[in-house]
Amino acid sequence: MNAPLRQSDEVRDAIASGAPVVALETSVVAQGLPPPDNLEAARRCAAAVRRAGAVPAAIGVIGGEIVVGASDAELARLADPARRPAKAAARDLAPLLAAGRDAGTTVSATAAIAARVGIPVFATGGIGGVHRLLRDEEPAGAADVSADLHELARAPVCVVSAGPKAILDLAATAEALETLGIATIGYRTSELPAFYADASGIPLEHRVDDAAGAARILQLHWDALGRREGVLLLVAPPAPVAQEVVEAAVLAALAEARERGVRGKAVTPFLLGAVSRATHGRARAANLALLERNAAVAGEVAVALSAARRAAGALQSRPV
Ligand code: PSU
Ligand code: MN
Repeated sequence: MNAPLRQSDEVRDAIASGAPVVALETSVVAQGLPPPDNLEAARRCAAAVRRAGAVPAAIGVIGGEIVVGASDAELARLADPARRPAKAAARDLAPLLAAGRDAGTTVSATAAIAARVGIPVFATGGIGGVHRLLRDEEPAGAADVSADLHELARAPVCVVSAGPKAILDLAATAEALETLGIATIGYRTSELPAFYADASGIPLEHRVDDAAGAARILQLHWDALGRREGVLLLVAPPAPVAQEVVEAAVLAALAEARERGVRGKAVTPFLLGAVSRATHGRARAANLALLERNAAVAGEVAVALSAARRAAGALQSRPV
């Protein structure tokens, strides 16, 4: 049985010929940002990927069908809160397809689909991770840990992001990434970026300074060593907000979330919205800028990886 999955002609042709493609998520459109920023961000990301010489492939669920290479009209449909699109993690895909729903795909769902159709590079804003506890708060059974982490451990995709979202416990998230075997590489940085902020105090052991360096690591990781885990490429946000400002806003947002009993999937969108309001739009501006920057870097990495794999293929098939 084939999954209900439709690829745009442009994306299908690019994948088939080994041309560079960048997957883009749509939970940021459907849940992460309010209109009109959400559609604007999607358009700016796609344009940044094209400027780098790669084909953008926005992934989402439209009317019970997975779309790889969503059109502007399909993105506008996901960007309309009145249509109540679902938030799809990887585990939600099958039930949402069966129900004929629309959904924005999170990092976990987008990485799973990108791996399935053969797109090795994917850009997002920030990844999910281990959520924080408030001071003196007892962990309620298992901690709230984003499905993004476990999916990245099994999807051979390079996710370009500005780090785990600042609403999270960054130290615990860094430990979880290590445990799960997800490689973390700084792109022109030796410190884990913290989404809105460029500093986290958590050092990164590995860094690259250009797209060719990133592509070389991807080739070694997947093609030479045969590893199947994802790789996180971490890019500092180009218009960061001061860490103290972010921290104060996050703590207030967390307290408000607890007070209102916000749970499950609603936690991340609630916290992002509250931080954006508390910083008077500074976090919002940082979010838009980092999304575009990550898409540009992902485009460059996709171009470099496509060229490096072509060269390696040509080398292998050369007669001795
Ligand atoms: N990056 C953003 N805004 C977002 C997200 C990422 O700039 O809204 C989304 C991603 O889709 C990510 C999701 O996978 O938030 C994580 O949600 P949760 O913590 O519920 O797993
Ligand atoms: Mn969660």
